[in-house]
Amino acid sequence: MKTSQELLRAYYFLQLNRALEERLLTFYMQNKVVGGLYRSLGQEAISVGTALAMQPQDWIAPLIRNVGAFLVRGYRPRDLFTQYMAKATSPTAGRDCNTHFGDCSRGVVAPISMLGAMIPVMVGVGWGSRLQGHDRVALTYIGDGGTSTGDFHEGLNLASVWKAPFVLVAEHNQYAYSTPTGKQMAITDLAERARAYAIPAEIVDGNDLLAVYAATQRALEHARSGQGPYFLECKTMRMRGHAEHDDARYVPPQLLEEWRSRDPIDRFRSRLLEEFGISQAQLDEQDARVVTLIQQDADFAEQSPYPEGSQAVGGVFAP
Ligand SMILES: Cc1ncc(C[n+]2csc(CCOP(=O)(O)OP(=O)(O)O)c2C)c(N)n1
Repeated sequence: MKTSQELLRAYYFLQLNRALEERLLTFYMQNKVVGGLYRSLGQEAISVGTALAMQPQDWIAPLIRNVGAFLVRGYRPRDLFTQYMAKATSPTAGRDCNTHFGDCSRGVVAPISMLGAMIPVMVGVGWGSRLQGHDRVALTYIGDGGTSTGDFHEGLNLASVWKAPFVLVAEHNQYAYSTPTGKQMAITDLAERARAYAIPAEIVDGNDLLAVYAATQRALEHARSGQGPYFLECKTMRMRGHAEHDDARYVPPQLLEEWRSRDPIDRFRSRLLEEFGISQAQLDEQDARVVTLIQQDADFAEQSPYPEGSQAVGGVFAP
């Protein structure tokens, strides 16, 4: 990521990710969201940085906190709004909610809710692509809590033994629901878990978009060249509750305060202005694009109908 155009594109997606979730919060408070609202506040650089580093042919499986990855892969805010509102115009036509959608023709694999379950799936997707002679890497995400599941360990072991073209991005955001990392594992770095399976593992500042982007490029290069899987641990902080129904009163306020000063968007903005010669006017232009698109797509979602009951099982059972 070197040109002004690339840097501004990354800034645009960070802002779009955040603005989309802020608009969703308003919908949630208006009781227009069906189910919970899961935010990625403070973690946007991970979704955006990793997805931007990927090639269009690569497979990606974004999870609930990876709205930014969906956006980079070409989904519009309206797709997320309508999903969260269970509207007929959503990617699942109102049959499923939030980020439970995907499209194999775009290389996006829909998530499974069971923590860790996407790891063996994506190891298989990557391995299958290799068997078919394709040059595609499969990437998915996991939370710190998710690294304690059996699927995580079985999946990583398999990936390592098979040398599957697979990248796992672990978002170490300090809490799994109300459990701090220190209360569910006796190690400090998730990277150690990958190293136990002989998988190269890097620890990255997850709130630094350029660091995440560069590390993902290294990871993809390694996996693409046939050397096997790669693990990235992105240190970050979950700045909201598990979902919006959770006020996260178990998180010490000073911890949030500390991480607020490391906000990934504020930091990227400062670097663009101070190190990369981007002007305030150029940033304002991107911000204005974000505001316009969010407004347009929020209107679209609000005006969209709910699905007809008769459509409920379409696409669910084989005809
Ligand atoms: C196997 C399994 N156990 C429990 C749950 C319920 N659950 C959903 S998210 C979550 C916490 C996840 O924490 P973490 O993996 O750290 O991700 P984060 O929410 O911090 O992004 C739990 C316990 C689940 N979805 N799957």
